[in-house]
Amino acid sequence: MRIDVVSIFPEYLAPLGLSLVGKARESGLIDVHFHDLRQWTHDRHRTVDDTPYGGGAGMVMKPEPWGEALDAVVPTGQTGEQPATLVVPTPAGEPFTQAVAADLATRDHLVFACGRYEGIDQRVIDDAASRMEVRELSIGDYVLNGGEVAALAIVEAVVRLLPGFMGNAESLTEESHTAGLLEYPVYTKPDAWRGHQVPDVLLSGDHGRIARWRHDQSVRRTAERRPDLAHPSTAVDLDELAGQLTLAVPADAAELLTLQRACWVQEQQANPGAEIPAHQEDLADVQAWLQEWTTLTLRSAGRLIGAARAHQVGEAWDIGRIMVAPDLQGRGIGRMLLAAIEQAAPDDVLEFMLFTGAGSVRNIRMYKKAGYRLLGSDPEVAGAVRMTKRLRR
Ligand code: JD8
Repeated sequence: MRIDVVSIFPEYLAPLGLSLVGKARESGLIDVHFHDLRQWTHDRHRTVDDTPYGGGAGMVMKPEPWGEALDAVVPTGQTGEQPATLVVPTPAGEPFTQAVAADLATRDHLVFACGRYEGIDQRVIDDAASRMEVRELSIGDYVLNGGEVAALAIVEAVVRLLPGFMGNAESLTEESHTAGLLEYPVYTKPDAWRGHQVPDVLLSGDHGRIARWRHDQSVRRTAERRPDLAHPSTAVDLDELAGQLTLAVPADAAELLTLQRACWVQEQQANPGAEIPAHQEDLADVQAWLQEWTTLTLRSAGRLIGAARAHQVGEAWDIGRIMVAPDLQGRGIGRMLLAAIEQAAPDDVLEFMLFTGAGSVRNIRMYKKAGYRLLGSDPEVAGAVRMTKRLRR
């Protein structure tokens, strides 16, 4: 990738000679050139600014030096090649995000126009847009004195995504803003420092628990610090959630219908051809069975994220519709709902029973872990299996 940066303070970009970006330049992965805008002025004072049309404070950067600079850095008639992309840092730009960085990392040639004063005459951008891609980008909702700092940040965020840049490319996938979640807290030796302990889970060697803990930390941080990135309901803490379990009320019917339709999509995919009762129902059906079944609902930040129902059939507690919002599955909420609906069983119940899709491997594994055993195909629901657990009364 070729990178050209035009500025009246080219020395501001010197940090791009350091560290990993510097090594990428030495290795030839990137070809970086800095240009002083004033070399395209022709008056004794090397003037690059003038007073704003329409009046107002400050000065505006003149179009002529910029026009000549971009003509030189992006010669016209470059055939075949991907046209250059002009990046103009400005507080009025589209937000620069990891997604934009990943997009710019696909370009062959990036040109940065670093403005100063009140900004660059708009006709420079309009003229450039006639022969190259132009991206006006902002690195954040605060005001800098010029575009150089933004160009530094954008170049680093883009170049580190280039194939062959990072030592361990796979770490890229885990990063903040790549998975839409903020980083989890990190620790290194010593395990005790100034009275602060490293969380035990990280010393456990149990990679499954460590991964779940880290994911929960990322979700919690994201919901607390960046609700714009993740709905607060995603910051689920099982201990806190247990207290959110309540008996369903008729007003829950609509959300229950929506949740059950969402949750049984993957069951249908796991059980092609199977009959999915939850998908055959409409709002009236849900309102009706809410009258007949004991139903627990689980909310997080007001959002219905889980539910389960059961009713007594003879000496059995027939459990069903254990549902967890698809984006929150895999965190133990299903296990918690199962335990809660079992807890709700009348004292004269001697057996728990339920059915699930024969192809719903994850569900069957969870039920077996909870002490259920497979009874065999369900006579009433095609493609389903019955599972049971006897209570030791
Ligand atoms: C380019 C001139 C200064 C801005 C009058 C202060 C980006 N996130 C960002 N904040 N600020 C910039 C930025 C500021 C710039 C220039 C980028 C060129 N200035 C101006 C308008 C108000 N002065 C930026 N990316």
